[in-house]
Amino acid sequence: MLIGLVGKPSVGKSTFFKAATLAEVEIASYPFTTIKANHGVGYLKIDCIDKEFNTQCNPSHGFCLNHKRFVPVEIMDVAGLVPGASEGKGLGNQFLDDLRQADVFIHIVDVSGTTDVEGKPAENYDPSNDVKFLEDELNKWYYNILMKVWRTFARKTEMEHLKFSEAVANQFSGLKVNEEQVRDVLLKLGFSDKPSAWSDEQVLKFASALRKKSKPMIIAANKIDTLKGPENFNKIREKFSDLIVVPCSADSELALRQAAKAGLIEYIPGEKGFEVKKELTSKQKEALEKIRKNVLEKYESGTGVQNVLNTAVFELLKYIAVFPASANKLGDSKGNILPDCFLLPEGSTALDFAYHLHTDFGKNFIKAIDARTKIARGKDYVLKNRDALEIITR
Ligand SMILES: Nc1nc2c(ncn2[C@@H]2O[C@H](COP(=O)(O)OP(=O)(O)OP(=O)(O)O)[C@@H](O)[C@H]2O)c(=O)[nH]1
Ligand SMILES: [Mg+2]
Repeated sequence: MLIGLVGKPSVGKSTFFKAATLAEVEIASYPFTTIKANHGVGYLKIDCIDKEFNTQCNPSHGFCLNHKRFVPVEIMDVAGLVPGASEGKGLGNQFLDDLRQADVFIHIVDVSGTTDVEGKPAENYDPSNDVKFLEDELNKWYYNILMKVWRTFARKTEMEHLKFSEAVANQFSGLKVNEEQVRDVLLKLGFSDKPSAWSDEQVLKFASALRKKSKPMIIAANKIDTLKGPENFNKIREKFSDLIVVPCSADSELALRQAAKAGLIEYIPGEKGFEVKKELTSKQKEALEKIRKNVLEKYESGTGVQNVLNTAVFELLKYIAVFPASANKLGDSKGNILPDCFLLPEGSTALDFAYHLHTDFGKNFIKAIDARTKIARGKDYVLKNRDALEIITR
């Protein structure tokens, strides 16, 4: 699972990335601060199941605070994209390639209205422009990849009677496109089954739909803490009612996470408050209280950073979190309680889970046992979010 942060320059991609991962990356108010992509580990927050078993877990990856389990997920921060990026403008084409492996995009939009379309300082810029141009660039990026081979490719699949969806999925495998996604898109578009006869416009529609399907996008309305932030956020939310738009202040989240790391406060990512733990200087106090009043208490999901990550994975991608656990023994051989928690796509079965744990578990699967109820489940049992299952093998 890889989350890609995208957006024009200077919107706060690296700030969001640093807030989520606490990795050391460069942040600055001039465009193209980031050139080489940053990879790091952030966390998804779920209600841990340890409380139901009256215990405290010891995750081998991630952590658990007040029975909120933080499950690791890979995040990537890339160079800013400007209009024309798919044709090589700005830092251009090769930087789009950094995004190939992403499963989902978080589009960071600067709602302060103080950066123009290229990320340069501006006044009263309308950030709702950015939503459209970025989608267009991403769609054109897919289109260009497809167009390079289209005519020969379409003819070849027809002549050799290859399965079109399979052939497209193969062509796009580097972009993590699978056959099912291609089939879904074809079904929805209802174009003729002779792709060589498609117009360029049809190919663009096809590429766009495929992009949307294989790399869905959520909007983080960042810099909500600024003067024009709330107004511009509302505008975007109204204008793009089909998109999920979350108000966000990456800068505030970063300040809170850093203060928590330094032991100054206790702050659980995604919560609407924090507790002061050490004597603060008046400057620190002022800065943190301002965040409390203007961001945490004002917005339903606090700074929004945790909400954006969770929504991207659990709502947009519809993934679920599943724990390997047995009713009698919640620990591993080293005595760690509920050490693992895995993210799986919606619709995954008990057998998929077994294979995910180990090929041998999949091959020798007999049944799964629900650790809560001790009910036995067959291989076709469809997993639910926060399921705890033991796999019994031959
Ligand atoms: N007010 C406010 N400023 C922010 C917020 N997030 C980021 N910034 C500021 O926005 C500027 C750009 O931040 P970066 O994180 O470097 O932006 P970027 O999108 O990575 O930019 P490039 O790497 O150039 O594409 C910096 O001055 C940040 O401090 C926020 O939530 N609120
Ligand atoms: Mg950056």
